[in-house]
Amino acid sequence: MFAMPAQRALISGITGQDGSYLAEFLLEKGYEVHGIVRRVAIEDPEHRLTRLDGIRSRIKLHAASLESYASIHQVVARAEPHECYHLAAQSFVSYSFDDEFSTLNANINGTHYLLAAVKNIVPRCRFYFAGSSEMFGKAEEVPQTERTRFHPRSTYGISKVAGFELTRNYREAYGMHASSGILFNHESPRRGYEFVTRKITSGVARILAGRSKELRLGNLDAQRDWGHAREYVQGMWLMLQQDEPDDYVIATGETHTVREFAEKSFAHAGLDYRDYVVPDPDLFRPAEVNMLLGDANKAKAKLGWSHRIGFEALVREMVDADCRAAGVEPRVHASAS
Ligand code: NDP
Ligand code: GDR
Repeated sequence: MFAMPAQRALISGITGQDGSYLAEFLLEKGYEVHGIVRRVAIEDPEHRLTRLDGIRSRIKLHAASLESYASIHQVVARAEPHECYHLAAQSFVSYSFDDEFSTLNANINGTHYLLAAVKNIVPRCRFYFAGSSEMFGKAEEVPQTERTRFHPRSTYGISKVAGFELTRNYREAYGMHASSGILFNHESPRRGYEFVTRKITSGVARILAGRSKELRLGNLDAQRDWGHAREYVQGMWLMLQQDEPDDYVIATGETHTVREFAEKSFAHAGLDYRDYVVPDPDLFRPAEVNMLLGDANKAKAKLGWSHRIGFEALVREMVDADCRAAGVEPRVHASAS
């Protein structure tokens, strides 16, 4: 009896929130997992590879730059993947207003280079592009579906529309199995500290630990459809298991304000957010996306995907994790108040 050779997956952005969950998920499925990382990450693993701590010895990391076609080409040629998940991006919307040019360069060219390398070296490899609800931006309809027109409000959103169109064009022009997920916000204890959910939950932990007295936030009225990253990466994988490539919305179908996220997070720790949250006009964006709400019915019907972790469970998991890391116990405070 011969064992089936393992399927090989290549993940760009493997050091990020989604990359780390996806790598774990694919390892569990028996994949050989390869990841693209920046050279500095390999040179400074204690700081830059922390999300991969539990699986470092089981994955193969390749240094490459999203700005260099030659380096991307070399990695694809080495890994020869059956599936490629392109997650690497300058992903912080707010920063894209400060540095429009590098956001557009990294996100558009990086996607183009990886698509071109896959087409040239392993044309039968299945390709996933990390599209975003930010493509809807000033959305024309509620909820947003795969048919809702795009109206991005930042260079980040524009870069994702360009990546989405490049992916569709490679599918149509070269017959590649290339799909885009239109993922709405998804969070976890591994979320970057700059995003509002993690900023709030880590802020709660710092306040409980006595290391901070306030939390400065921008637009508290913005509404987002927040799910859990661990579940969303399963949607990516399911897209690549379909006979035909296609584009899918992945969302919970529930929307909440930033204020509600703050209220629930502080309340879980026994605190009233109004005593700590300080509105800061400097944190407002030049152009805001006021409201996002996704309709994931296509993913449910065709992929069998739907979310299970709800808003309150997500908030609790994130607050608990940040409190544990800060050495404080939220429930003690909650019951004492
Ligand atoms: P993260 O910000 O956590 O991770 C981004 C990854 O991209 C990191 O591995 C980072 O590497 C890498 N990266 C960024 N810039 C470069 C660059 N110039 N060269 C090489 N690598 C780079 O993002 P998420 O995991 O949350 O998101 C994954 C993808 O999904 C992104 O494309 C994001 O835009 C998209 N997305 C995310 C959503 C969400 O709610 N999380 C929703 C919809 C789409 P390093 O660690 O070295 O910085
Ligand atoms: P977003 O996430 O822009 O939706 O992009 P973020 O958490 O940064 O902002 C969500 C909303 O919260 C408001 N907000 C603040 N945001 C931050 N970061 N910091 C604050 O202090 C603050 N106060 C209020 C924002 O104005 C916004 O309305 C995320 C990223 O993961 C993208 O890569 C991804 O494509 C989209 O989600 C879907």
